[in-house]
Order: sequence, then C-alpha cells, then structure tokens
Amino acid sequence: MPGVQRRTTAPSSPTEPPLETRSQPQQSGHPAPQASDSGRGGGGAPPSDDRSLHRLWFDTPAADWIEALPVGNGHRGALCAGRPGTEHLWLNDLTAWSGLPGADPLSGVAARGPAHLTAARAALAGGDVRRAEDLLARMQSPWVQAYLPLAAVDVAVRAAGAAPADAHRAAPLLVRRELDLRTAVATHTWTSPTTGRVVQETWADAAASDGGPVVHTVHAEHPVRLEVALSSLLRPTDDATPAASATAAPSSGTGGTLHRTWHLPVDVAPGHEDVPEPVRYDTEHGRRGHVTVAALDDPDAHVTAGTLRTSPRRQHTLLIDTSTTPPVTNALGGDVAPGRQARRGGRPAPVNAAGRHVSAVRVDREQHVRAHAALYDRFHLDLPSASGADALPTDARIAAAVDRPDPGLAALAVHHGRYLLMSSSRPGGLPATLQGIWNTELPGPWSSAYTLNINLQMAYWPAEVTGLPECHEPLLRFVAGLAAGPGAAVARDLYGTRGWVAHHNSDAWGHAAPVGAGHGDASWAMWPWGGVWLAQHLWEHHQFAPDLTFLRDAAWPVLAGAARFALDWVQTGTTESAGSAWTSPSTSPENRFVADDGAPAAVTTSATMDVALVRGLAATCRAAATELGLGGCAGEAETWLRRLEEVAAALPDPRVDGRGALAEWAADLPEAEPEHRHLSHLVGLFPLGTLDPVTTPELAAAATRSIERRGPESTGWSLAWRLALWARLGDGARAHDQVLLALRPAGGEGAGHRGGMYPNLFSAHPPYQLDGNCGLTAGVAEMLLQSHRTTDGLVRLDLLPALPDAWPDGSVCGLRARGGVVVDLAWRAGRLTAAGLRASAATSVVVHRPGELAEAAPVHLPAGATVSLTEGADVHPTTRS
Ligand code: FUC
Repeated sequence: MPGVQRRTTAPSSPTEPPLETRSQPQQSGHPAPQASDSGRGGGGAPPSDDRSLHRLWFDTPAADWIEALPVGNGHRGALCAGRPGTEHLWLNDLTAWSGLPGADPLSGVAARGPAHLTAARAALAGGDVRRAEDLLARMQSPWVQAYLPLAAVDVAVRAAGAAPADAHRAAPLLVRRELDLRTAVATHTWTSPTTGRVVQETWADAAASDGGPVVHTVHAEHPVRLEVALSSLLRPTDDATPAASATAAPSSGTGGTLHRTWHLPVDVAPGHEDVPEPVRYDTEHGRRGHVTVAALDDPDAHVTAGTLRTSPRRQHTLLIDTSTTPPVTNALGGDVAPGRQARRGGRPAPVNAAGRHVSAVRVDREQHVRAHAALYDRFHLDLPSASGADALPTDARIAAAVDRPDPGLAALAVHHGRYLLMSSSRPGGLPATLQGIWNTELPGPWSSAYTLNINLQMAYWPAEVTGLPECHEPLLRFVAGLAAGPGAAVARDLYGTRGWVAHHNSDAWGHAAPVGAGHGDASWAMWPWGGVWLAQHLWEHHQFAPDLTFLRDAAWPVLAGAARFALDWVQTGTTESAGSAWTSPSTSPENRFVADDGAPAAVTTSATMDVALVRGLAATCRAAATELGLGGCAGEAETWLRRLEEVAAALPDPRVDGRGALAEWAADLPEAEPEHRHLSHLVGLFPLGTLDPVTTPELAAAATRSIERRGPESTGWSLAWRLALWARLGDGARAHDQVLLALRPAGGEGAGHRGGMYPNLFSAHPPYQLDGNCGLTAGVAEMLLQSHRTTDGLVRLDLLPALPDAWPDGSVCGLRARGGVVVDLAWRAGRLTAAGLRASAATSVVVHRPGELAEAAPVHLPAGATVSLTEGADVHPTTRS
C-alpha cells in the first residue's frame, strides 16, 4: 500500500480528484492554531447544507427544560422555552452554589488520620472486607455542595393597544424556534392577530471576557409592551418562604430595572440522602444570588408589583444580569473564580447597580457573534445529512434517524457537544458542572456538581482535540487550586500522605474529601484517584500546544503533588497475595464483585484502574521532567521519579482473565454486575493510551472482550466512553454502533441505564448530563484522528483510524493533534483523499493512513505552513515561503 505522500503540484490521476498544495503562513496573534480549509472540497463529499449540521429547530414550544434551547457564556446561562406570548427562560449563574467559604476540608469526617487507614488496610489484609468497608465509611465527609437553579424569567409580550377582549381572541401561535450553533443565538418567532409577527432572541453575551449578561430582544410587527417577572426555587430575601416567592414583591426596582435577591442555601443534600432538612438556609451568614433585568433605552419602563413594565414599542432589549455575593472561594481561601467577582466588586448587576439608566450599556449582537465564532468556527465536521433532514424539527429528525441513515445528525451532535462545552466553560470561570451551566432543579441530579471518576474528565475530552483549549482553562485552574489547597490538606490530615488527593466528588469550594456521610457505598465513596487522573489534563493541554512555561509553572506542581500522593499511597514490601507493590484499599469505580459471604463488595487491592493511573502518571512525570530538563540529573525530582517508576513497575501487571477479557481486579473476582456501566479498567486504552493495539496487542484484544462482555447498552456517558474505546481499537463499525445508540431518542425500556438524546439534543444518562454530549464529540474525533502514539520519539498521526462504512464520504477541518498540529481531512468512498497538516512551530510527525501497517517516513511541518498530503505520488517538499 502506498504511503502518504506530499506534493507541490497537482498531477491528479483520473480516478483521484486534484489536490491543492498549500503553504500558508499562520496568522500571528491568533489565540490558537486555526485549521486551514484544505480538507473541505478537497475530494470529500459535496458539503452538506450547513443548517442541517449547525442548527436545532422546533415547531412547538418547549414544555419542559429538556426541550428548551441552551445559551451560555461560561458564566451565565439560560434555557429558552420559545413560548409564544410569554417567553420562559431558566437562568443560571456559574457561581450560584450552596455552601459557604472557609469550611474545614474534613468537616463532618468521623475518623481522620493515618491510623484509621492503617486499620482498614489491616482488616482487608486479614480478609475482613466488611470491617474494612465499615472503617473506611467513618472517614467519609457528608457530601459536596450543589450547583443551584438561580431563577427564571417570564417575558410576557402584550399588544400595546389590545383590550382584554382582544387579548383573549389573540391566541399566539409559534412559527418556529431555533438555535443556531454558529451564532449562539436562540430565536423564536410567533404571531398573533394583535401583535403581528414577533421575533424574540436570546443570547449570553460572549464578547465580554468576564462573562456578559444574558440579552433578550423582542421585535414585533406592531407596538408591544413587555411585562417581565422573576421567580426562583430559592428563598427570597424579602419573604419568609420559598413557596411565596412567585408572588412576593421584588427586592427593589429602580426606574426601568427589576432587581431580585435570593438567599443561597448554606447546605443542600444530594437527592439520594434522606435527611430532614435537605435544603438549609442561614439567612444571616449565607450567600446571596442576584438577578437584575433592565429595559435598555426605555426611560418609561418601571417596576410595579414585582413586574417590570416597558413602554409600547416595536423593539425591546432586556439585559439580564446575575451575580452572587460574597465570591466563591475554595476551602483554603484561594479564589476559584477570580476575574469576574473582582471586577464586579461583589455588587449585583453592574449594568445598573447604581440606579443609573442603562442606555449607556451597548448591546452588540455582532460582537457577540464574532466572539463566539472565533472559537466555534475553528472546527467543522461535514457528514452528509439525510435528504430533507433539516426540514424536520430536531426531535423528529432524531426519531427518523432510527430508521434511516443520517450521518449529518452525528455531525450536528459533534458540533453541539463543542457548543455546550463552550457555553459552560470559559476562562476565569468554574469548570462545567454535571449539567454544564444549566440546572433547573433543587437539588439537581447528583447535586449538579462534579463527579471525578469519569464525568468531569469526559466533559473536557473534546477541549483539546476539537480546538477549544481556552475552554479547558477553568478545569485546569480548578485542579491546580485543588492541588495547592484542599486536596493537599485532605491528603495530609485524612491519610497522612504528602501531595494531594481528590475523590469521587467535588464542588465549587474544592471539596476533596471522600463523600458518603458515613454510609456511602465504598464502590463510589472509596476512590482516592480523582487527582491523579485530573492531573493528566494539564499534561494533555501542554501536549496539544507545547508551552514550557505552562508545563513548568502550572502542570509540574500538580503532577509532582499527584506523584507524591501516589508514592505514599502505594504499599510496598512483600505479601504472598499482593506481590511487592499494591494499592490498598482499592475499588474499581463503581463496580462490585461477589465477596466470600455471597454479597456484593467493592474494596480489594490493586484494581486494574489504580495500576493504569499510577503507571500513566509515572510515564507523564518522566516525559514532563525530560522536557523541563529535570530528569536524568541527581536532583530531588529524579529521586522521586525513579522511585515512582520502580513502584509503578512493581504493581501487578494488567492481565487477561479466564474469559479472555482484561481483568478488572488483581484477583479473579466474580463480577456482581457484568454489564456495569463503568469501564474503569479500560482507562489505559482511553483516554490514557497506555494500552493500545499497536504497543500491547494482547491486552488490546482482551480489552475488546471486556467491552463485549459489558454488552451494548448503557447510560449516555458510558456509550460515549465505549465509542472512544472502539475508536482506539480501530473498530469503526462498533464505534459507529455506539454513535447510533447515543443518538437515538431518550427514554423507552429500562430508561435508567439507556442513553439517548432528549428532544433538545441534551444527552440522557438519563437524566441529562453534559458528559454524554462531550464524550460523543470526543469519541467521533477519535474515530477520525489519533495522536497518542509515538514512533521514534515523534508524534504519530493516525488518519481516519476508525472510519465506519456508514460514513463513506466526508471531511473534517480543525482537528488538533499532540505536538501542536492542526489536521484537515477529506475522504470519499471510504478512502482518504486529502489531508492538510499545520503546526505553529516547526515539527516532524509520522503519518499513518487508514489500514497502513508499515512505518511511514517522518513528515516535516515548517512553522505556520500547511502541508497537503495524498497517496500515490512522490514525496515533495511543500513549503512555500
Ligand atoms: C457516577 C456514575 C453515574 C452518574 C454519576 C453522576 O456516579 O456512576 O452513572 O453518572 O456519576
């Protein structure tokens, strides 16, 4: 098979479409490398109608939030119902969390200190798993705090001159509502005899770097008045009970401005905890949440009886601003959402906090769209949509795709996953929650917080590979804060180890202790590897855009701290059953085995995931140290690095069990739930890449068997993980099977563990979780390009490594690879027809085409130039200065 070739001229054969060879200097000053467009029209399928790949639309209003259209700028978010007559917006602010700053990181823990851990280890070593579980439960904190639903806005549009009788006659009718992912503007259009045609738009201003307000505009054929009211599930500051909030008077209203303030609870228990007071307020010491709605350029707007009333006009603009006070700071006092709080000086609503009229505020839709597009347009996947797909409302299109191929729906979902991450995670903010920036429930599912044994990581899987490294920033900064603050305190005070630790859950305050309230099942509560896994995200960020300053100042302290924890956690010596190194206690989240007493148990030693994480960390620390010039010398880093490598190597090797699958635990333990949704033991295959069909073929074959044994069905995020795993195994057909399952309509039989898509393309666990959407995006990216392998120290690019037969034609632009390379690809009839590679700094990579077994020659990428590759031609340098 011919290798991938480069060429400067375009001597196309009759069977091969001509290829343009380019050498484009990169634009300076751009925040991230931009994809060239060499993949589009470069021999792939004719491009699909963009609307079918970038737009959600409906012909009925949203009855519930899983039908509503999301907008967000990483600081504020809204779900837009698109209701004619009275629009309903569910409002969120990323800093609206329950809890208080300054809490003890081990608050509520009954037993702290290494002696308790030693006792649990001894019980386990003595074969008493039940006693070990009981002892460990005493080391649990209660729970993490909850991300809150802040408020809802209702915008009633009334015909200016309509008498009540007219209003009755004038039933408003929705024409359509839609979300254009390219503009991040949600629109709904409706008509009524008295108002004529009305178009309402909502966007979360993306232009302000610290997160602008939510903007809502109304354009009506005839003059209309707006009546705007706010409500919340939270306790109002001006009323005794939350139930009364809907009718309570607003906190204040100044001219054309409606202000309301609610108490934020100081404690919210997760839904699975049965406690007498699940939502607890302290109205004296608790934090507060604020919403301000201002009618722009409307001097006659006024507030009466808790309602903002505008003058009659054909055009209205409402600025909806949110904030919380005092700021969110983590448990040790570090500010985990700096930027915006400081700039706002802790005051609600800068647009009109002083009671000024808000006409000074500029609302620039174009600027918002440009700011959004600067990120969104970096990536484009073109797969053909089914004929007429865009003529179907999105929910009908999802349903139709069950019976007819619609590859374009997968492309739409891939774009949508990026859109949701962009909306939920922007520099200076907090990481995206389990539901992104949107949550309408109190408490939300699993407190709508952070789950670290897969979900938070998965939400960020697409960040680097699909060109959103800025959106990774909140997570990376959060992890660094955990490592320097609460994670280090918990490691020291709970376990007596160095370094830092995080467990199953966290929250805006940087919760790092195990949760479970003294009775949490060890299968999820006893897992101290959240930090070690998350530390890899900082390394990945550097890998995709090499930056030694970031590596030295931000990533290295986090990695070194994770390494110190791992070194102290891993037990060494010699035991007959565990060998010379082992982890104890150990669980494989969140699976359980059948213990000797016949009941399910979770705690054992050296689960496969522990070993994969420690070995992955050792490899990463070595690579980072080498780049930083810290390895190989007689320094402090080299001492602990060598020890970490020894310890990692001494842990039990991953092994194939009696069924030919990758063993999940060190011992052969009967699985309590063979089809469990978690795939923890496969973390080496994806995302870590330490287990691979090329480097460890036998283990990869065993991993195949493991996925098969889990069965095809699972939750939304689990389907996405399977998709990425099949992609790494190079099995496009089975990866595509998972895509189809992830894209089917949510609900149906066994809905609790059956993923799919809600009408608004939110991924269903069920319930909705952001991870399912983002995991799908990342998994599809992994089908098209992989860069986790190296050849002779060079990054190896595998082009179209898992392209399914179901997607014979297509193209993708703006995929990012490790080494700082941006890749565009086009394919036709299942064959790669064009590839464009570009790196901002000169580098060399090894390129593998689909199905290619032999090692290919390195391809040099000059700085800022696009190198076009195709097959069959001689190799020519392509640089054009
Ligand atoms: C883990 C998973 C659940 C769910 C929750 C948020 O506990 O096992 O399926 O996704 O996180």
